[in-house]
Amino acid sequence: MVARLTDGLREESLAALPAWSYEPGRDAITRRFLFTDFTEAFAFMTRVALIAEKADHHPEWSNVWNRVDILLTTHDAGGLSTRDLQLAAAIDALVKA
Ligand code: HBI
Repeated sequence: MVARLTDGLREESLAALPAWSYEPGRDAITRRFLFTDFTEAFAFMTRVALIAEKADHHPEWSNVWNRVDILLTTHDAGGLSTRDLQLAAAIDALVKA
């Protein structure tokens, strides 16, 4: 059973994920991704889906044409956990320039 991050640990951990925004209302982190077109956006979503399935940790996300909005939180922990941090880092690695 993964535990929800304490406030201090969360702040410290999010400093390493500067592209993500903290959503206090959900105790979650979010990031917006913009791609050239739908095909690029969906290819990205496919890669994230495979990573998520392998991690058994899944995003809440939406896609509008070339835009993908991702929210990460851990339902089992009732908020942000290390699983979200790990998935966010893996997703960032997909789009690193
Ligand atoms: N994904 N974001 C998120 N949060 C969870 O608690 C979670 C998940 N994917 C699968 C999963 N839990 C399983 O371990 C079962 O708890 C459903």
